[in-house]
Amino acid sequence: MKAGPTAPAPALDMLIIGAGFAGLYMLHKARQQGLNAQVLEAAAGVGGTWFHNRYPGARVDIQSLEYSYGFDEALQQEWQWTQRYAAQPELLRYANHVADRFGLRSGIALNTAMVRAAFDEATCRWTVYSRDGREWRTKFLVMASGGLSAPNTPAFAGMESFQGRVHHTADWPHDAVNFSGQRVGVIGTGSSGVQLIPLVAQQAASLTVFQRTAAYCVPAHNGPIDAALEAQVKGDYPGFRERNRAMYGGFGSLLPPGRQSALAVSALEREAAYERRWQIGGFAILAAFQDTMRDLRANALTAEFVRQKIRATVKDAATAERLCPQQPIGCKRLCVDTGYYETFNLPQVRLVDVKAQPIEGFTPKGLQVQGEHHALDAVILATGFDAISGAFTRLDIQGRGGLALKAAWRDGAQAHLGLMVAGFPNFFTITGPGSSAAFTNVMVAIEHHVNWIAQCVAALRASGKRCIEPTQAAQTAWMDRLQGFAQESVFLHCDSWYLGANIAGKPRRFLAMAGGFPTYAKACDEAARQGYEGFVLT
Ligand code: NA7
Repeated sequence: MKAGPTAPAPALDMLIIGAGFAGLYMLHKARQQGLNAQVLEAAAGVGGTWFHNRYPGARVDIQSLEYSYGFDEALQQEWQWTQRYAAQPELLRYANHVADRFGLRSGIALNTAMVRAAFDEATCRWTVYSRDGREWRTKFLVMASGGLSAPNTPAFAGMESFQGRVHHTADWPHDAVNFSGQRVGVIGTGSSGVQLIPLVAQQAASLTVFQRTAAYCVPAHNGPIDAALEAQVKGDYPGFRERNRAMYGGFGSLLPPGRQSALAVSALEREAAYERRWQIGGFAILAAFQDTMRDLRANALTAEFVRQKIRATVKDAATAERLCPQQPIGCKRLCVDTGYYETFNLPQVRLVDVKAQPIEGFTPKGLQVQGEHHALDAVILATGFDAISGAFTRLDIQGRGGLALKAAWRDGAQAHLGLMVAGFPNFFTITGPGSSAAFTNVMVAIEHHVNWIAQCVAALRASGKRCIEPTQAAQTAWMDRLQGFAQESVFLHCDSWYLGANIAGKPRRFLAMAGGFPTYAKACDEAARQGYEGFVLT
């Protein structure tokens, strides 16, 4: 649908990019504050991540009682999750329910991809352009475009010559894909690959997994939601949310983290603690001891426990060793799996290591690796995302003086408190670079960011000022602080998407705040309380 030339539209108070969980709540919050707000969404529906990632097995890796909105008591009481970890269709239903329940659809333009935004210094307004040539003017521009939304498709030689099908996990067809009788290849063994591999293996005639880095996987132990636990949580949902916000990752308050050092207890006690948390499943094992994520020696003990689990599960010793990760555990995001390692015991499943010798490329009939040709009917790219900053740098965003965001971020993305960027007034980021979102239950991060932004806009209006942006000095100090948090952890000891290391040519810079959600939120709230210290209001 193309609109013809029109007179400039009256300026909105707030334009929000993306109708995932962040954009939906931002719209609701903005309206509650009486702002004239609008959402642009590139896709044909709401839901963001859960709209696009429809691959078999796609599911959340934080329990649904925790990975959900807490801003509305009636919503959290009435919504009924069916499983401990909801699968993609249920999460998409939830996003649609929220859009309907709060009457949000009238403010969302679907199939509307923002491509460009330019800041006008004279009026302190943004003009935003969509791919189909429409434009909007707005006082505030909020990027709710997601931290894991720009799919990474490596430039494999000869890909266009491949005669079979290629699917990226983050751009999965809406109709079910049937792999029955097919020879399927999967490239990538992060969370997406680990979730889909067991299911595709059940269908395909043969499945070849091309692994560059082995991932640590912990069992989900998924199943129907525990009614007693649900009743307990719903008995005091606000209290539960509050306790979660006090946790490092914004979740996990049901199982307090261990307070001891892994190095201070006997081997027997350690094994018992790991085993207990292995049986609970999910991320719990990383919190068995207080130093797992901070001390490489403590970390190595947890890592070896998981490697022993892999060796005990995978029958072929050589395959088991190839599946054993060598980097510190948790340094790349842990994968929460259902039957991943067991899948490699199936006769039709083969693991090919592409670390030492990368994939040479596609041929019309398959993939060429280490001099061997793998004949394939379909290839699944589970190759992840240009994370945290990719959704921004793929757009043409021009701030003060025509400064391009891409140029400002040439040496790595920067944002003060993960919320605003120096040189880009009235421009907010949700779960963007510099926030703790990558290490936080993202629903908690989203609600925090949205509330902070709403409060900031209200404070600005109350002060009679029109424009707010962080100072370069405050932003630099925040990003330095970020590197400090990373240095105190194990996170700099592997090539992760937190570092941009998964994308060829991307500056290697740690983009996530690893100091924990409470510390992060305190820093943001403190800046606001001090009259937006570190920001300039004009
Ligand atoms: P991830 O976790 O980034 O995983 C991508 C995988 O693809 C990972 O194993 C990569 O290996 C692999 N990859 C990427 N490029 C290549 C090439 N060129 N050759 C071979 N293998 C490659 O993305 P996911 O979608 O699984 O998960 C993203 C997040 O979503 C996850 O962390 C959760 O938070 C939810 P590498 O490890 O880079 O060596």
